This record gives sequence, structure tokens and C-alpha cells, in this order.
Amino acid sequence: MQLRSWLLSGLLVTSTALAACAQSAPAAPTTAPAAAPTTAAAAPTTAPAAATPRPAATTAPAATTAPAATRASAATTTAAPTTAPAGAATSAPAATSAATVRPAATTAAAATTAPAAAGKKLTVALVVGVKGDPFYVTMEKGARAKAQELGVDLIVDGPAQFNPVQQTPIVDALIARKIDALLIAPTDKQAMIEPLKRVNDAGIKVITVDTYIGDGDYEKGPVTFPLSYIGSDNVQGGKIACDALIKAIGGKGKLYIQNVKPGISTTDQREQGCKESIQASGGAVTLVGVDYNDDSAAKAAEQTTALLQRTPDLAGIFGTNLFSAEGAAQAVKNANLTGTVKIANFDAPEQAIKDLRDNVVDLVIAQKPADMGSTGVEYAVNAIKGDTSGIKKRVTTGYVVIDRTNVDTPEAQAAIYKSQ
Ligand code: T6T
Repeated sequence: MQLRSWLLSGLLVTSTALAACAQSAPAAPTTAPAAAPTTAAAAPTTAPAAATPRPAATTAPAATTAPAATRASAATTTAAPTTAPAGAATSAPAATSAATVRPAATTAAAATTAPAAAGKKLTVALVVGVKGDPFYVTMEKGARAKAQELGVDLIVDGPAQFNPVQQTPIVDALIARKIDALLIAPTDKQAMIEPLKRVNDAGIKVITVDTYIGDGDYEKGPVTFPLSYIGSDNVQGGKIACDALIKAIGGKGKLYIQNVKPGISTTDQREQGCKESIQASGGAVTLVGVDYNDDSAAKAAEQTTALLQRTPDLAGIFGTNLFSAEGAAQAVKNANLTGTVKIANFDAPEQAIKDLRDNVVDLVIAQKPADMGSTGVEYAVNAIKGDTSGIKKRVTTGYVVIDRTNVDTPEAQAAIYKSQ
């Protein structure tokens, strides 16, 4: 196995190798802005049990008459490398550390004149993208710890499905409760603009975590009222995944993307980043399709099963979020293609770590949801008190890229999501 690092935006990011799976395919490259590599020493663990309390794909059918993919779009890329990461690739060896891609705070603060809420205990609400998702469970933990530290009340709520129709009434109910600030992972970058505008118009501070509305540029974009967007750099995340995948398949072959649904800022950008990596292969790698599973691992498994039947020479799959990757991995297991079809797994629940150890997936990209929640609460409280000087319009929280070489390091272990 091998390690590569990219230098991007003047900052070094190191990523460990995508473990040489089945054959000798190695290396996980990483692109990244604003990053400081971190290393960490080993810590033994046993691969824990799956802990995804959601539409589990564990009983996904093996190859049968596969159900139709919702929005399959076969897109073949051919082009020459145009959008390769603007960084020097160094050939850093080694296979040790969990590669941490660190946050970057980009632009300067919003200046608002929030009144200090003297005497009254402040109430901050966190509305997640969907209840029960270990990613958001972990975000809630970070938010709760910070709320306790700062002595504010925290309300946490979210829809049963990743859906703006379900998320909107939750937001409206919080306006009626006269909360002081809202942290929210908007489930759609357009559909949630109006509901969040209502929140802002009611004098409640709005900060988005994980996902954004508009184009995410709250300084110069079409939507500027949210005080901050705190979340991963998802184009970068898609590139990390697919650069690694391309390396794992030996630089050529067919890839497939399992995605959630169009309109979600995070997963749209991960797909974009992956496509940029594929394009940079100059035609050696082709994209045979993208399916949208509506955040259901079971549906992702069905779609992947169908794709595997249609494309017996498929080389690799990018699962753009927890459920997409979980379903894809289940389908590959069911088809007895473990190790033959490589998988890059976005998000880091326990099941993904087990699949990594079992050679089912080759790379697990852990986001830092607890940091998103913690920073969100801190920003919210400062904003309510009228102190906006430290509030950045954009905070990127970074990744820990986990493969079989570093999975036992304390840093990688700490990055695994909590399920409750
Ligand atoms: O990947 C995360 C999150 O970043 C995305 O916006 C939605 O899916 C997850 O919650 C994982 O299921």
C-alpha cells in the first residue's frame, strides 16, 4: 500500500493509502484545503457490530430481478484531466496515520446587532437532516456537550425522512416556540430557503450545519441571511473518495455512484468531486451510472444489485453517504464480489468499519459531525449575545480518512460515529 498526499491551497494534507485490496491496488490520495495532517498511534479494537438504526439493508436481496433504479444516468467520461487538484502530489510513503483534513475558516464575520438576552436562559435548537442517522446522532452529542458547557438549553429534532416537506413543519413549530437560534441541516438547498427565511424574519439566528441553502456562499451568494455554514468540504470529499477508488482499481475501469437524491448540497457536491476525479483520468475510468436511493440503504442495495447484473465488469462503487454506501456494500456481499468490486464509503458508522476490516470496503471517509454541532452551538450563543466578531461565514470541519492501515489508531477510532 501506498500513501499520497496533495498540497492544495498552500496547505498540506496527508492521506493514508487505500489498502491494497484483493490484488495490489493501493493508495488513497487526498485533496484538501486548509489542513494539517495529524498522526496517531495505534489502539487495538475489535470490529464492532453494525449500529445503524435505520433503513438497514442487511437483508437486501441477492441478485434477482433487480428493481429499477430511480434515476439512473449513464454518464461516460472521456476527457482529459482538467480539474485535477491544484496541488503538488508528493509521494509521501507510509501507512500509518489517519489522515485528518482540517477545518478552514474562510471569510469573516457577519455583523449583526443581536441583543443580549440578559437574565433569560437561552434556547438553541438543532434540526437534523433525519432522525436516527449516526452522523446526526454524533452531531447532537457535540452540540449537547457544548450547550451544557455554555449553560444553554438545546432542543433537538428532525424529520423521519430526509425530506424538506417533513422538515418544514418542524422549523415552523420552533418559530412558534420563540427559540433564540436555530442550527439546521437543510434537507434541500432550494426548498428550505423560504422556511429558514421565516425563521430569520422572526429574529431567530440561523446557522446551517452539514448542508447549506442557496449555493452555500453566505457572503456573496443568492442567500446571505444565515450567519454561518459549518460543514465538510464535500467536493473535496468526493475527490478523496474517487481518487482512492481509481487508485484501487488500478487506474482504469468502470465506476458507479450510489447517491441520495438531487438537491442535497452535501451529496450533490460529493458526486461532483467524484466526477472531477473520473474526468482527470483522461478516459481511463468511465462512470457507468448514478442511482438515487432516497436515503434508503435497502433501496441502494437493490439498485446496486441491478447494476452489478447489468455490468459484470464493474470495478468500483462510490457510496456518497452512510446509507448509500451501506446498501452498496450489502449488494456486493450478496453477489459474492467482495474484494473484486472496490467500494469507497462516505461516512463512518460501525458497520462501515466492520466492512473495512472484512475487505468489503476499502476506504471510509469520516466527517466530523460532533465538531459541526459543537461549533454551531458556540456560534449561536455568541450571535445571540451580539458578539459576531469570531463568527466565520464558512467553517470547514475536515475529515479523517480511514483505511486498513490506520483503522486502529486512536484518531481513526475516535472518528467513528456514535449510534446512540
Ligand atoms: O453524509 C451525511 C451527511 O453529511 C449528509 O448530508 C446526509 O447523509 C449523512 O447524514 C449520512 O447518512
